[in-house]
Amino acid sequence: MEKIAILSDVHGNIPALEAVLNDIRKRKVNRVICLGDIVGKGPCPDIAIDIVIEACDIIIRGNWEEGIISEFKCDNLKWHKDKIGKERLNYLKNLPFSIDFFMSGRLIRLFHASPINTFHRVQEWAPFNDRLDMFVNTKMTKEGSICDLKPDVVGYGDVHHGFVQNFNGKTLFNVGSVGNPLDIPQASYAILEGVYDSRQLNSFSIHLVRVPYNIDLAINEAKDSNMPQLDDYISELRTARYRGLKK
Ligand SMILES: [Mn+2]
Repeated sequence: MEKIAILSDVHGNIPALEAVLNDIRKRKVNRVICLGDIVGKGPCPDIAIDIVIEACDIIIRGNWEEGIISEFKCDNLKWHKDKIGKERLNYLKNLPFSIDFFMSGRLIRLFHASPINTFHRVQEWAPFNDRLDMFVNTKMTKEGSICDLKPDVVGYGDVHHGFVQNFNGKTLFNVGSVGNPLDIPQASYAILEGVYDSRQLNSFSIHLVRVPYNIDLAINEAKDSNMPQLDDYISELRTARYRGLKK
């Protein structure tokens, strides 16, 4: 059996990222995959990129990576873009959209938000057909595909809310967010355990792991950074309540 750790939505929060990577090290994981949104929202996108490149075997792009390499201009995006710098921005341009692999006889697919694009958000409580559409093959998932089958298991990030659902013979899971969780205020990631690269049906598990981290330190780093939207960020780290719901 092999273990694959999957993390997502670091959002420039280094104390949370370090806590998760420490936890992963203790669990003797065989590979680590990141599902994007390394940058954005939090104060240290540059350091987050460097650490994630070092720690992860595969990195998928998120909506923040797409936003930051686009021509779209606003003050918020500019602050993060300047902090990241040209060399790292170039690196972000080449990140893949999705990845497929077999584990214990199941076709597993991982992407940031949905098979349509990195900005298309699907919540745990979305209508049944919207959740079923997470398993379709699209133009976007073609690049990472290894066969013509539809996935049996789909894992993603984006909503900052960890969960596992079994329905319609399929499994949908969300790894939650490392640096900006919006369910409980602890860093989140997932571990898949099974026989990697095997089409033979065998036992398979998905663990959701929650890791406490030093939130005060993360907030102090944010305060020192002169970052935009500081108050919303602090409130989200402390309460795990989305800023959009506050107003
Ligand atoms: Mn995100």
